[in-house]
Amino acid sequence: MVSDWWHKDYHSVIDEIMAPGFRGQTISDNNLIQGKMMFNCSMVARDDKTPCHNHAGVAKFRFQKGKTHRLRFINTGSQGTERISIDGHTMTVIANDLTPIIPYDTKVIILGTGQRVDVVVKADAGRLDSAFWLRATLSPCSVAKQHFAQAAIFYDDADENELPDSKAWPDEDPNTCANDELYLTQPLYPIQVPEPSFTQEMDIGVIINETDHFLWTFDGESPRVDYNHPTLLAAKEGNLTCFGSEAGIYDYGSNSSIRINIWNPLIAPHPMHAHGVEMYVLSQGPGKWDGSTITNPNNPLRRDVHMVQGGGHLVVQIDTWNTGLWAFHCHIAWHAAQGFFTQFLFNSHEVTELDIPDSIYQTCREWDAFTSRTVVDQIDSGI
Ligand SMILES: [Cu+2]
Repeated sequence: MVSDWWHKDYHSVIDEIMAPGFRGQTISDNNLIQGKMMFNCSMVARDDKTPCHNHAGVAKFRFQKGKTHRLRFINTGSQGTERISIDGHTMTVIANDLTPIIPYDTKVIILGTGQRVDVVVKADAGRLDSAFWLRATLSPCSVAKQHFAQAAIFYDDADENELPDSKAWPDEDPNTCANDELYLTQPLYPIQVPEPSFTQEMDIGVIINETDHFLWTFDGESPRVDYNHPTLLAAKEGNLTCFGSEAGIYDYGSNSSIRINIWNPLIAPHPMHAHGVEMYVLSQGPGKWDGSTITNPNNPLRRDVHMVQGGGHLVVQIDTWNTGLWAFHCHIAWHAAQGFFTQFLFNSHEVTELDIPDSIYQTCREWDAFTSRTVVDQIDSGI
């Protein structure tokens, strides 16, 4: 697990960013591998009462010399894009978001929030008593107080009490937070992208609303959910007309495959995440999409989180086989809180036939009863 880290708890950060007049960004305090990283206590903010210990320690892993090891990385952070490497070792990428891919070698993995990558790496870079740093670095396109995380990898006979002194690979970070070039990443099991039955244009934007709140918009809306009015249950009753555009629902009827052209005219990059489905990733890069170029159309990358860079585009496509209502959103926690999400409804005529477990209805009844006695302070979009 690699993760940016805030000393404040989640709700305190949300309180900060959802305050009227807030215009900035929330800045992480540290960067962690497997939940650990040192922190220089002289950097603790004056109003930060978190107990702080210098030399808190790093995560430690053991490699057997000569053996090939599989590492499964996940970016469990809230905001930052990580660049991951192991000193002296080349990694072979074998899966993106659980989709096996044709293996390729790299020295640096780029991992946006919520993304997962599987690699294999051979322990052949030193002696039986060698030790190396595993590094995760928050790219400068992600604001952070402390960008660097390190964990120690010890070969068989290495002394765990002595930290590695290995040197990092030279890393020329283009500072775009973009994922690897799409021509590098082809699934092991090929699927040709079908002709879309519908193409959706989705522009990213920001607004300051009437209450002086900074919000993200997606296709011109900044949706929020109503905790007492779940959209899936409404869709099952065939009654979505009661929701206004602020619910961000896109009813694609019986369309079989939706192409989504995301244009990001602003400087911030975003990890775009689809629930319930995988996305064909057809095109990414600076500027607007030319409307036709697809990378590997006979076998495009498929995954469920992919970065759109600042001033750039991301074109994805979703086959709608998984009937239901699925969130499609930015995976940066604060951006989702500020309204950067939509809900895709696939096969609405079949949703009415969905079998929704009694336990879900029971939860809704209990929630309704609770909220009839208690005013819930919904301080953000609610997702
Ligand atoms: Cu975002």
